[in-house]
Amino acid sequence: MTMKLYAVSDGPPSLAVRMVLQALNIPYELVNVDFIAGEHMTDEYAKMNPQKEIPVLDDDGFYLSESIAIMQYLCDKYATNSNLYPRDANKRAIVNQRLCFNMGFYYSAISAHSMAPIFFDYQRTDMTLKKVNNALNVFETYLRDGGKKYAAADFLTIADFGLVSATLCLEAIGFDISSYPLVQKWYETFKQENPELWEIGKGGMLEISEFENNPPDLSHMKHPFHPTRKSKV
Ligand SMILES: N[C@@H](CCC(=O)N[C@@H](CS)C(=O)NCC(=O)O)C(=O)O
Repeated sequence: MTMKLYAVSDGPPSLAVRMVLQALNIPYELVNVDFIAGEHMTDEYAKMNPQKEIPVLDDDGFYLSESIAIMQYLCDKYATNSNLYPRDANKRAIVNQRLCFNMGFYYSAISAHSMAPIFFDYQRTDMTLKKVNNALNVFETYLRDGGKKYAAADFLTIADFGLVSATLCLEAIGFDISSYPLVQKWYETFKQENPELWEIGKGGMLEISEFENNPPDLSHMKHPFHPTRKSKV
């Protein structure tokens, strides 16, 4: 059966997984989940992912959530020789480190400053801004100390997919990253050298940008984490 990916068209974790599928040439069916309509909040969806988050991979009845786990699974199962997720323990460890850094530190800071204000009506504050600058500064340090062309190696890895998908949120809200020249260089290199992968990222970036300029109507959003929502999860 064709693999299915439940994804949200402007969701960075979804975009990262789509980049892996594209890079590995894996045929799959893209199932678009409407986030604002809350299509992921149903009991049916929760059977695939109790966290009610997007993306979810359905590989012939094997359901997997968490974008990092999905990217690792796809490489482990379908591309054991691919450099995207190197087998050498040390190289792989750096890729894993960058993936964790992105999820726990970099994207989490960027998401709170860029996505949460658009999709949950949270405020952009001095603190969210400070955290973004801190995250960029750390990434700049990793790139400087690592001395590599890409985030974890001189070649593209799945770590770049997560980090690019996070960075594009900043581009979408017009955040200038030029004070972080190595981050900017890495981001531009990714775009120039991987146009077919950037095509995926660009689609999400433009959508977020559109929402940034024309905020979505959240009044009907039945989301437990929306700040105006009183009900319990
Ligand atoms: N750690 C998860 C995060 C996924 C995530 O945050 N997805 C967002 C969409 S971009 C989501 O589904 N949020 C659910 C919600 O806020 O209702 C992953 O990497 O897959």
